[in-house]
Amino acid sequence: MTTDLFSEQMDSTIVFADGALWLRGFALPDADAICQMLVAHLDTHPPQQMMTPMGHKMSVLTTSFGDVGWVGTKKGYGYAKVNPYSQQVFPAMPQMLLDLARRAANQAGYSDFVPDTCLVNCYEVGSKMGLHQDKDEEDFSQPIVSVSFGLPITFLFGGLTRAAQTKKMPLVHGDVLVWGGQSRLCFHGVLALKAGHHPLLGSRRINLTFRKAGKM
Ligand code: MD3
Ligand code: FE
Repeated sequence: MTTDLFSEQMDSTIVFADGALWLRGFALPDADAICQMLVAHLDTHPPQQMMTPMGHKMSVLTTSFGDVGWVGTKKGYGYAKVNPYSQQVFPAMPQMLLDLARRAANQAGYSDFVPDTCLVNCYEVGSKMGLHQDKDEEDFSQPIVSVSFGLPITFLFGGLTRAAQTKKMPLVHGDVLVWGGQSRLCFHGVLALKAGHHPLLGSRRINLTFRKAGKM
């Protein structure tokens, strides 16, 4: 009985589009350990501003864990085994990240999600990401799991065309979103990060996105 009441209280899942679930606070129990690991990791594996296909530098700083990482250079963008900025393979996905992603996917009904990459996006004050679709993965029936840490940000969630109306969603530390079904190919982005201080990450926001790239 006690357990049931507890899980009901803890479960603040919002289904806000076909296949898209907002698991508010799902990552909070793991947040301290993960943020501590990320801060140390980023010190030795500095994230980079990737290039867009148009040849502009993104404002977000990016690195990856896993068998492949998402990279953008003058030569193009997509998943690669070697980080072109360090000439090294990407570090293996830490077990605590894999566990979190699998638990979240499972909660959303994807019981066999095995991500092969975790994209780490670091936002500083003013960093933003314009509306785009995630289409570099092989199998769109696989969901994407995204996890937010640090400062809050306004997320923009659109439709299947760039022109479709967007909804604004306030994402905060510990929020997890699972993008499957129709939502998997919806346009999305985030507004510029506003100044603030977060006890674990300072003036930053870090977003993790877990994907099955399925390449190589
Ligand atoms: C909706 N990242 O890395 S996370 C990205 O906050 C990206 O760093 C944003 O968009 C960020 O590609 C948004 C939420 C998210 C991630 C992937 C999605 C939303 C998505 C894929 C399909 C639809
Ligand atoms: Fe995206």
